[in-house]
Amino acid sequence: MPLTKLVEYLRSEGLDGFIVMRTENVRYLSGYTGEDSYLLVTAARTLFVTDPRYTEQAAQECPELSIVNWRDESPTLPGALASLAKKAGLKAVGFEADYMTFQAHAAMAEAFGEGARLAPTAGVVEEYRKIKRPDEIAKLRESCAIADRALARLLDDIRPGRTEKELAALLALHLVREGSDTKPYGGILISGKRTSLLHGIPSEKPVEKGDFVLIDFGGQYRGYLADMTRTVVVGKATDEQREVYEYERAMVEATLAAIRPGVRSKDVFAASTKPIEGTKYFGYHYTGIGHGIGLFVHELPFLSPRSDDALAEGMVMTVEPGIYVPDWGGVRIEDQLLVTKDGYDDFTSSTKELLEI
Ligand SMILES: [Mn+2]
Repeated sequence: MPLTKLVEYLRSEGLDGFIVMRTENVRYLSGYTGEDSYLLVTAARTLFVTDPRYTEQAAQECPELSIVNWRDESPTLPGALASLAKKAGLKAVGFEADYMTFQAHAAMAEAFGEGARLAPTAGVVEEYRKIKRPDEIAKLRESCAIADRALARLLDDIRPGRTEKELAALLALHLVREGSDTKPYGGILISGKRTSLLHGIPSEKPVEKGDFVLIDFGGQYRGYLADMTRTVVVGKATDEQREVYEYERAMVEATLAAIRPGVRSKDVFAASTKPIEGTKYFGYHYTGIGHGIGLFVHELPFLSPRSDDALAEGMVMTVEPGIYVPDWGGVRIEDQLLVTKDGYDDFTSSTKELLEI
């Protein structure tokens, strides 16, 4: 149980309480699927702190936790948290420094007064989330299967004249029809020269014959995210498009071949660029080539030359090197996988061959 781990962490750090604010961390620890709710964790019990919009949902989803409407405690959330901490007799309360605003912290510090110390922490629950439980792995696998099926449907919709936005909306519909939650994060669906924009957003531009179409998207299955990218050509690919595509494909294969427990993130990155070393495309790559994924789309570990993360069995992550030539276009292929004892299990099954549609 992750809550037990958190209580052990409190003991080891000399804390007697912990406020969880980050939405994904609240979900991970409690099973609650909504927003704007917080946990006050102590060794004795965990309070689920929310407002009247969510009390009924919280009681259904977290029957083992004590549900508190913070408005019963104070007109402000910081005031309510301080009041609850005081009632529990807490002396040192950890909080997620990345997820508390400067203003909220000032208000909390004032409300806590001399009674208790507020202790900033970073990445505590995120660290637990790095290694996925079997039930999380099953959801992530299903999420990726949904994404594969939605993409297959979308490929039939791509034709000259349809705009990027229209195709992005169709993709969202396909995802839901294939079983995705109704809250997928915004997808990237861009075409032509715009494909060199790493995180370009769908525009009014119609897809044209000869365009690359880059589709970076994912559904969400019971909260767990898929993230995949494919790049296709509308009509026949030019020699140059084919060349860039094949270099990119070689980069993805080289990255995948490096994935195994114990390997360092920076070494995976080094492997990813081997296929383009000495070619004119070296330098058109980007250094962030993958990331952990779960309840949040970009989480630990991060694959980049600057990362000190090492891979471990049970991590679920993406690999997504890419080649982006400004004012010409880009190609990205992204798969999502589970790091296994011997290597990896690829959850994404769409072909990596160049598709001309
Ligand atoms: Mn990604």
